[in-house]
Amino acid sequence: MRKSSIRRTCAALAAVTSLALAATACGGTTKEDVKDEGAKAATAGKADPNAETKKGLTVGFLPKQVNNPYFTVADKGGEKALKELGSSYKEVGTSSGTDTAGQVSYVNTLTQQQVDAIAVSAQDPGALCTALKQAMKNDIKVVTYDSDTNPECRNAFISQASADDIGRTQVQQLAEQIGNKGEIAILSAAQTATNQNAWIEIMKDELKDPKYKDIKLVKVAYGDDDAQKSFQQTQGLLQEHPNLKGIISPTTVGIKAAAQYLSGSKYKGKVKLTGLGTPNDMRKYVKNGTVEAFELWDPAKLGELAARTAVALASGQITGKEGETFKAGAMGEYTIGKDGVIDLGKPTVFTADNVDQFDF
Ligand code: RAM
Repeated sequence: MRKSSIRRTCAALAAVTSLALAATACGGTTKEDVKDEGAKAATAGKADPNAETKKGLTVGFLPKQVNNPYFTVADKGGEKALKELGSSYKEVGTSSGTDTAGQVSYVNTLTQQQVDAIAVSAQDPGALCTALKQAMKNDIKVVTYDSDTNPECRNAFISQASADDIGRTQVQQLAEQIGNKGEIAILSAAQTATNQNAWIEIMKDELKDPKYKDIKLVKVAYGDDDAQKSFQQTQGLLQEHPNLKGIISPTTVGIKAAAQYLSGSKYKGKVKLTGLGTPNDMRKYVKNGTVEAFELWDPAKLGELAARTAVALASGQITGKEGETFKAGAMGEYTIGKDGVIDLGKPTVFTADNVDQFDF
């Protein structure tokens, strides 16, 4: 059994049995214990930025949805980074973006398997809390990436960009395309998704600016990150609101499905569409005139940063407190912000001019 696993088993043992018995079963000092100084400091609430980066760890990735191309790219980034760091990667998850019970049971399984860290994208902010707290009690470090849970239910959140940057720019792009006038709608993912809901709140706030006084948000529809449902929701939006001038879809599954619908309809090029998409999904719709501009960050970098943060936490280099810094390999140094949030950077805007320069 790996030392870190022993430590967790001992913690679990101490929780269910008398402390003396656990101490006897787990006693003794080894070289590994000395190396573990950093991790111990972290458990005690102190980070040791000079602690050695541990090898041989296992980090379990639990995306919002497996077989969503966005998460395939993100998690591959995590896998690559873990390989470089001498640790192991595993991925588990549900194929539906609205299976919160499934996500909870995967967290419990990873805890039972005594992984060293979990990187999870939450389908629902609160639903995973109890399970994640249980994992942390068992000395498993928890990092959320892409979509957060509540701050007390994880050690750190790797945010793709600030919610402000993502939410406001999408409104600005669409407003420009429709000449600051007309009805607009949002096609989101799951109704509970922490990330999309945070961005939608910012979009609504941006729309309060008097310069958008002639723009009316008529509906927020939910396609659940399901291609067929998102396609049908787009069709429904146009039927219900024949004067619709534009749609924002802040989900890679949603924007692709909406583009597919618009591109085969009389609305192509007339009803504007923007949001968050991958260049590979959206290239053909930019080229055929359905979409002028959309944005995203590099999902592989998001997954890589999640993996590197998980390893830094498990190595005791950081604890997740505001102001702590750590080195994320070639990605450079990152500083932990308020509430344990680490921002990856700024999103990139893709148009016909640059879309061919990206391959993800
Ligand atoms: C979808 C998911 C994910 C989101 C991206 C933009 O793949 O909803 O959570 O970050 O879109």
